[in-house]
Amino acid sequence: YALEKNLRRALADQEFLVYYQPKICLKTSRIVGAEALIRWQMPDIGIIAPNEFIPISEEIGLILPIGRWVLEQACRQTRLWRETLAPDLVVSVNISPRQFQDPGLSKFIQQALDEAGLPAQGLQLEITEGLLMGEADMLLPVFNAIKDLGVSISLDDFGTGFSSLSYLQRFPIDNLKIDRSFIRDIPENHDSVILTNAIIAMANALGMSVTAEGVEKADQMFFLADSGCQQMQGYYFSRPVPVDEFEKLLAANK
Ligand code: G
Ligand code: G
Ligand code: MN
Ligand code: NA
Repeated sequence: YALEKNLRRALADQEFLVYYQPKICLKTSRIVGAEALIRWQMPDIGIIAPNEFIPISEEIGLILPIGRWVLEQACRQTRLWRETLAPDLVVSVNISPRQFQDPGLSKFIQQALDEAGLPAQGLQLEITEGLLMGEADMLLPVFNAIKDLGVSISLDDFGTGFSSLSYLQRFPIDNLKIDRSFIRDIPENHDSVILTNAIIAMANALGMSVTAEGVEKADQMFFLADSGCQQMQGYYFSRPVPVDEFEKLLAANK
């Protein structure tokens, strides 16, 4: 309960921050995107990672205002970066299942884009596979409304959920983000190599692009560049960083 009270206060007192982690095009080695990742800057304590407060925020419904705040911040920041340093930058925002069940989601996204002056192509939503389990058909109109805005959808942590692959046909998904558990043991582990190649081949054949997450080593990057994967993200290039540091990465990228 103390944490809940603290979280509500943190939102009111603007203690949240958005960090950005670059996404790199494997063909050009340039920054083409960024994942927005929330942090909690607690006075006297320091930076708190989302795993420590996102799950409880989902439970108590506070993820709705927090999620809206992240969307607004990310849209404004991306509009600025597109105007100055990176005209084609795409920002990805994590959307939790609870937010996806909010009937006002697509309207709010349109509003955030309008207010920021960001074109819809500048925004991508990351949703996890788990969202598509169970009564997923109820979600199809939400997907379609988001797609109609021109915003793209990426399936996060792909390969770790237990849902059927048929949803790749039923839902308008633009990008698969291969979970870092597959990338971790590349290139040593033969099975990880086979699975990653198979995911990339399937996604590309279905018209989806692929982002590899958790890339930490040069060998992993070389493997991915040869495999038909479009983008990578991971500590090898950069950790998630605050706005001013991301700006330096963009400036060096020009
Ligand atoms: O940044 P880090 O690797 O610590 O993130 C840990 C987890 O928190 C990831 O699964 C990430 O998707 C999630 N997360 C980070 N920022 C947000 C956010 O703004 N909204 C939601 N729903 N999840 C987030
Ligand atoms: O679940 P999601 O993919 O949204 O999580 C993003 C999380 O992954 C962030 O917390 C980020 O800090 C973490 N992350 C990003 N790059 C790497 C990496 O190269 N290795 C590891 N172990 N974690 C990473
Ligand atoms: Mn993510
Ligand atoms: Na992920």
